[in-house]
Amino acid sequence: PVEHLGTHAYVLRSFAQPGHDLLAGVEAVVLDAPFRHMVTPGGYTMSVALTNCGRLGWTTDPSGYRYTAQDPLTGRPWPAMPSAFAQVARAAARAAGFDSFEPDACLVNRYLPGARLSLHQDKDELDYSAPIVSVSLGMAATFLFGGKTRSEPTAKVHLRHGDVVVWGGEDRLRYHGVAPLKDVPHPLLGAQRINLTFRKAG
Ligand code: MD3
Ligand code: FE
Repeated sequence: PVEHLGTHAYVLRSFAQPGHDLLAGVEAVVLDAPFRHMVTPGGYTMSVALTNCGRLGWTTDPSGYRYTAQDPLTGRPWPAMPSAFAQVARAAARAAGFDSFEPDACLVNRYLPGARLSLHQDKDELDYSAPIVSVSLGMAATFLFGGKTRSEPTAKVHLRHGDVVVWGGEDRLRYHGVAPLKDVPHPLLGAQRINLTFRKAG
């Protein structure tokens, strides 16, 4: 069942079967590159904790947002992207009509109750023609999907464990965010939401 959020934005309900490989992949990534709270250029510490895997990882610090090949916390390359991650990202992109998506970056966001992501655009990637694929794990979240300017109204979409969203084309630069997470623990993951965001960054 595919829902449309926009002309090139698709919700694939329960597309990921996250019982096994995906959760093991998150555990492996976090052992090498732990979750941490980064500081934005505006001086705010993000309520969302993050880490990355793949060749490039998204980071922020007081001097700006960027993709790096090394984890600034350890100086080591980001952990490799687990094969189960790349497989679900490619399959979801294909199901939404993007045939040869090869992500080089996977941002792993962790939301505890109350964590939120304010409205923003994803503009740090070199190539806006590739789609972005997002996999939701654990607690449900209300995703906010806006327009091409910050002031346009937002639509709300409830994203649950296993839901995958694919964004591309003219929807790639829409404003989006996540409302403060409600504390409704998930049977497998407990009181957290983990979101995998796959991108072609470099
Ligand atoms: C809509 N993360 O890390 S991913 C982010 O649930 C981010 O953690 C959210 O936004 C999360 O930047 C949502 C989904 C997403 C990614 C890119 C988009 C939605 C998008 C680009 C355009 C429109
Ligand atoms: Fe984003």
